[in-house]
Amino acid sequence: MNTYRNLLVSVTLLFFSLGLICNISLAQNENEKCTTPPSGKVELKLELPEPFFGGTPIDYYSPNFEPEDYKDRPPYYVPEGTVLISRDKPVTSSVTPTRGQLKQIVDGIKDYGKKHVVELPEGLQWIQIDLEKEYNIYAIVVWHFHEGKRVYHDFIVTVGNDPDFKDGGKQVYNNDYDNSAGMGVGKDKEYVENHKGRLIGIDDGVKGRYVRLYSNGNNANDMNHYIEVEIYGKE
Ligand SMILES: [Ca+2]
Ligand SMILES: [Ca+2]
Repeated sequence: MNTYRNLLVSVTLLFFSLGLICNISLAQNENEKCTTPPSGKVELKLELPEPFFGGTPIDYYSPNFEPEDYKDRPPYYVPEGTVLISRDKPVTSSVTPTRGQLKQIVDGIKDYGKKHVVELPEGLQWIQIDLEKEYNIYAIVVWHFHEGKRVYHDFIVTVGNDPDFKDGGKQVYNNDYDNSAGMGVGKDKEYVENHKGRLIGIDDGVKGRYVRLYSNGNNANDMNHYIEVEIYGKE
């Protein structure tokens, strides 16, 4: 009986201490939430580049513009076994880049330095990553260009098994609020680029071999840029 009571006390103390630790860390960083991963999921860990400091405040507005958020991004959970599946995979595009090489989009270098930027000319353009087989995709992280405060327009991400996307694929992001790209009105936000990249979470996963990303210029000029794209998934 004593053993049982001791066990009960220990367990109670353990829960109490865990709560206390959680509360202390909350006090240190109010942005962090004391959350535990959903069953069978783990936090997606990303390697982030150095932030860019400086530049001029942004003078831009659109009906679906997301105010800048300086807080840490909340954790995003993916199924256990989810890994980076895009590194060094083949990349194609709608047009030849005017700066850099397409392979730099999946080389793991995320610094904002101009030698790391891949630039496509003005207009609606796309890049496409071939994962070389079908995966269940749970997250796509995109760094267009985070030197200064830029907002990219008609940012649309679609996933499919047809390299030509004749069926349009399955859209997982679309911030084209006025349907100028002709792929449907998007409900997602326009946002200011930063070193954290844009994390597109796909909670239930989406199946596909090809990931195509569109954009149509940014608030600073008409060009389209990519520093890095990372796709996370599992077979
Ligand atoms: Ca890169
Ligand atoms: Ca538009």
